[in-house]
Amino acid sequence: MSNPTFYYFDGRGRGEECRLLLALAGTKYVDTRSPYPMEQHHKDLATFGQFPYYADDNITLSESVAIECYIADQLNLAGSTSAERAQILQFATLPNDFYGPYYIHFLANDENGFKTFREVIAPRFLNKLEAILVKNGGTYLVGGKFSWADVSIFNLIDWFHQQRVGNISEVIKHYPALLSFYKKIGEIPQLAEYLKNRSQSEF
Ligand SMILES: N[C@@H](CCC(=O)N[C@@H](CS)C(=O)NCC(=O)O)C(=O)O
Repeated sequence: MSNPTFYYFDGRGRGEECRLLLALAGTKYVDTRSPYPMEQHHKDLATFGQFPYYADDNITLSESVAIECYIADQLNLAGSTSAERAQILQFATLPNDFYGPYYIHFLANDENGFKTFREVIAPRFLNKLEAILVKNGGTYLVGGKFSWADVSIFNLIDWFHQQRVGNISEVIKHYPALLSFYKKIGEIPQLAEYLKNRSQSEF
């Protein structure tokens, strides 16, 4: 991971988990925060014409989960057996099952859609996540040790807290194990330092 540059917009969105992993790595990187809509030279640069996009001396990458996987793997946080890697990946991909329906309602400004999100869609997954955490002792999601899975679910809970639209921060209040997990992961020194200095953003 030499000379990394990370490209996203001036917000958290699909880029923030990569930034959290880069903070854990402690590597200096260029945090390019591009204006929205995306400029043509960035569309031309990024593998699939969208952000996030990552480049270092060895690799160029698009797709948020692929970038996260690459950084997590450098940190030995992506699992050490096939089973662990697959289990971690299920937590790394789960947030998209929240973001997909939420942003459909966001773009349509659909209050009924948000209600369904709060009352049906989010609890469906959060109830399961809460139970998994309790079963695993409350601290880590996979293999009894800190992994990319924990960063992914930390970032998901953070997203619930951050969203202004749709009143979804209400939902997460009903999950004490997830909230306690969120607090503990956020106290990891490199993350705590990053979070303390993080700027506020619209999304
Ligand atoms: N599956 C992709 C989705 C990336 C994506 O939708 N990027 C949006 C911002 S969140 C984008 O770059 N949009 C720019 C555009 O549409 O011009 C990922 O997870 O990286």
